[in-house]
Amino acid sequence: MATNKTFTMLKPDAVENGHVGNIIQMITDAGFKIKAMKYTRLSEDQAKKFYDVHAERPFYGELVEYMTSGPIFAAILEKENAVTDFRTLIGATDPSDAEEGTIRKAYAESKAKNAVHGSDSDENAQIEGEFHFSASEIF
Ligand code: IDP
Ligand code: MG
Repeated sequence: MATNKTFTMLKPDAVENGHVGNIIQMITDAGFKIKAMKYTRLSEDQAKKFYDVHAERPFYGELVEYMTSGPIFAAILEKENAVTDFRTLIGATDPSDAEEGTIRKAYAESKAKNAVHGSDSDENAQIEGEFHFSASEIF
């Protein structure tokens, strides 16, 4: 069943490059409500666990190193069709393939440092949201 929620992280490059305010504006302009948000930094263990599905990929080590390199904003977002609509809003993984008007087209540095995460299914949105937030932090 579709849950109308998704999970995002504004990644270390977006924070470092000062794009957080503009990205949050794009997210809320697109009709997403912020249900939870925190400024935090992933430990190596957390990043490894979060990206465990990519453990066998050649870029896994680089990905974990990058995602722990600085603070991130983690958030739970709500909207009808949240997962699909948010993937559309962020654009393709590689910003050189991302459509005009997407967050990654506007703000991603590279395929690795691509500004923002978006859950790829309702099931993962729930798992990822619970990974970062307790019930009392979700509004
Ligand atoms: P997604 O974030 O668009 O869902 P995934 O394939 O799930 O893309 O990859 C997770 C993250 O791993 C990407 O957002 C990006 O930061 C990083 N990544 C993916 N492919 C590559 C690559 O070929 N080289 C380096 N980093 C990559
Ligand atoms: Mg993915």
